[in-house]
Amino acid sequence: MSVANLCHRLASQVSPRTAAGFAEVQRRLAAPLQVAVAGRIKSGKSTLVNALIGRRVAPTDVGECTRLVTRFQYGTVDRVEVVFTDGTKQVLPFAADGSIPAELGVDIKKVSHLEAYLTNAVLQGMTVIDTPGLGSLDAASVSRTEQLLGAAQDDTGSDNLDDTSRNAVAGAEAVLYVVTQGVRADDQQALAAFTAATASREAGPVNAIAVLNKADTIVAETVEGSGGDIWLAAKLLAEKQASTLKPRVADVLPVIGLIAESAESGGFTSADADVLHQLADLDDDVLETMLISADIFTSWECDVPAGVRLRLLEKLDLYGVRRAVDAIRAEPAITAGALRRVLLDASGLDAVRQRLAIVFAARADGIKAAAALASVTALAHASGDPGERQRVHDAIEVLLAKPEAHQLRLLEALTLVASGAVDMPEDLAEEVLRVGSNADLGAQLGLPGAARPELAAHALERAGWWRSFASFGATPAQSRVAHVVHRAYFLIWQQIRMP
Ligand SMILES: Nc1nc2c(ncn2[C@@H]2O[C@H](COP(=O)(O)OP(=O)(O)OP(=O)(O)O)[C@@H](O)[C@H]2O)c(=O)[nH]1
Ligand SMILES: [Mg+2]
Repeated sequence: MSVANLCHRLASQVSPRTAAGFAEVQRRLAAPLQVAVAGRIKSGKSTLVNALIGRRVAPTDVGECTRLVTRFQYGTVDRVEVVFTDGTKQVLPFAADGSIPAELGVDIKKVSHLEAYLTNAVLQGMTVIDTPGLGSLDAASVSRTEQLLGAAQDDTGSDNLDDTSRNAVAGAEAVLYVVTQGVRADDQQALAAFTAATASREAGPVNAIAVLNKADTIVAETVEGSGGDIWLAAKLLAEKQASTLKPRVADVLPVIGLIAESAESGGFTSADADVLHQLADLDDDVLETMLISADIFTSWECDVPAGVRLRLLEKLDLYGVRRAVDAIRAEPAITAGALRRVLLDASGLDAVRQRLAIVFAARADGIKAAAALASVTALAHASGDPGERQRVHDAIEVLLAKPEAHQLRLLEALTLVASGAVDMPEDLAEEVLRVGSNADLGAQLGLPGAARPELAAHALERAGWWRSFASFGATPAQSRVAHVVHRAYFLIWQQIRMP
């Protein structure tokens, strides 16, 4: 890739310190995309991490581990290491259930972070970083996470990096932000968490998506237009949050992390299915009463032992139990496997995965390259040598001017518009974001499902419009963006016309 070439070529023209930073940037370019899962305390981050990896490995709920950053990356053997602040490491045994132990048995104050190497295939495509919840906006907690994320990279080649350089390359390249109903979408804390999670690198629709987690706990009656349907209520709320969080994130998707985790990580067993069949046989009045609250569900007189009911609740909560019972009543012969599938569908996890694939995986190279360029720039700045800074700056300009760097320029333009650094009328800003943040032609053009000739005509029309906007009526900053958008439309037009 061209940014890697740039690092390689410049290495001999910069100080050894900067060169070491460049080597680290090159190493990161070759590794899977680093996605941080961020959000407030107890928003369900670790639960969602487990669901995505497909294994109950991150400790949830209690324990000192929830206060630490853990990186889940691909490895050929399952292994967890504690990395101490002095750089030393210690291998940790997994707990009996295959998860990372909630208590580490080491001095937590000396721990930098955890590295988990797992054989799960999902991790070949991305490295998932579980972060401690941000409970407040106070600078100390934000900077702590920032520091932790900064340190959260593996060691190879980075030993000769000083702190400034390390910070310049550190941080996640993309963010999956977890919100719940309780969090107001315009909450400044929410936005601060984005910045902290990416080590101050700008997050935008290119590299950030959000989920509205714990959708099952939403009280549907409080959401206008839901008609009492919990999932519809969750979708409406998510849309509302998306319009407030825009343009920080590409999307806000409702999800039920708990059900997703149980369905995907082997937590939901055929014994659970048997219990659900038993519950489905209960009188409707009885079951309705039990499903009013968790307390009633576990304490009501019933043949299923209370302890068994409690465990079921821990895996599915009331909403999951209801969905499963409904499915059994509709199809009494349903197998445990099919029931698991029903629950997985109800959790909304598939949509999150698809969105991750569209927003992150499809653009991983672009996102990584943009992050790498930001790191390279920061490294050159940190060097304090004006000559070096200029050489790096010039090299980047040359690289960006090449036709094949269009994708990078588009990502840059998108970030400028999304972050408000370049001011655009709202409809135009939206158009830029649409062209830049979608992977599918119809969606990019705002004409989903349209036929090719219509798409081609539209792309050509918009290409022309943006070119004249670039020349007339735009400020210099807008004009730069407009040229990039023009070219994006032109390339889309070419692509549509190709047989
Ligand atoms: N009902 C319901 N509970 C959930 C859901 N997702 C997570 N939980 C529960 O919420 C609690 C907190 O979940 P965690 O995954 O530990 O949350 P976290 O954000 O990692 O918490 P910290 O790391 O401590 O900040 C656990 O008891 C989970 O079982 C969900 O979708 N629905
Ligand atoms: Mg956690």
